[in-house]
Amino acid sequence: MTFDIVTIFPAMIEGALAVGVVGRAIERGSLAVTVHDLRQFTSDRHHVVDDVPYGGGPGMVMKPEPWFRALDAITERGPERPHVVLTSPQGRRFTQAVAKELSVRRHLVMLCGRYEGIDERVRTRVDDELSIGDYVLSGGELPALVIVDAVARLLPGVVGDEQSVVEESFTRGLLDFPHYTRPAELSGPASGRPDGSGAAGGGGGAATDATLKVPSVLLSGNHAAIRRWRKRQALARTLERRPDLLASAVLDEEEREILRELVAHEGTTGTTEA
Ligand code: 9D3
Repeated sequence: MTFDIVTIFPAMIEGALAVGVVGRAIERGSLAVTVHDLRQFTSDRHHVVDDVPYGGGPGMVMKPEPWFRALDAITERGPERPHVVLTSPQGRRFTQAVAKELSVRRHLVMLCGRYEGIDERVRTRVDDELSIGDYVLSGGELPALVIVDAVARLLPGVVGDEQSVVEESFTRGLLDFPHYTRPAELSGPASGRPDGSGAAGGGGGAATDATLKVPSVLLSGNHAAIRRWRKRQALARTLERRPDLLASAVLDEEEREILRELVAHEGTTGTTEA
């Protein structure tokens, strides 16, 4: 898969893509990313990319011509018309389902806006407009990185363990269960909190113990019990923190039964503690 990213801050993109799962995918050739400096597609001596808004008002608007030239240059290089994505606060929400949609494309072009926005006429060349959430960022570079990262990990061979991609929480529609590694006991309280309580609630921790212990079921070697405990933890956390996810989660019979128990318990105690 090929990405072309157009931005006035190439350095912001390049550093982030050089490391981790995405960096390795690029090294191995599963992924190709070219970052284009929008200023290289200007024709004036000062490489100006913004101008005052018609109709007046505060802030600046990104001039259209550099975007058209950049898109022409990128499009001319390949045989097929690429899928052009504009990152913008007005876009549809980027989700795991959208990442999956984009992951079947051969060639994606990401346009990163800055200032108050981009001249509306650039949208005549845009296939998809995406926002990563309802908060105000200073530009489209971080959203573009978010999108590249989420899409890249869906490409075959990019994430080492295929199974971990399949079982990932948002693929199944549940939050993850708690994870532990050695040692089995930590001398506590390690939270740094005056009362020694653990971090956010919703399952897992022995909050008031002086020692922080890994749940004994995980040390039991009873794989059926471990699987069931993890399902219960994932369901309890989802019910507690993101009940909205349960409406579209894909649950097996055992999970539906555990969820019924949790909901019944929640109804009688007012908690979702597993
Ligand atoms: C004053 C109105 N604002 C629009 C909601 C102005 C504005 C805010 C932020 C204009 C551009 C930006 C820059 N943000 C993005 O380009 C952006 C973004 C974001 O801010 N949040 C979540 N997703 C995205 S995708 C691109």
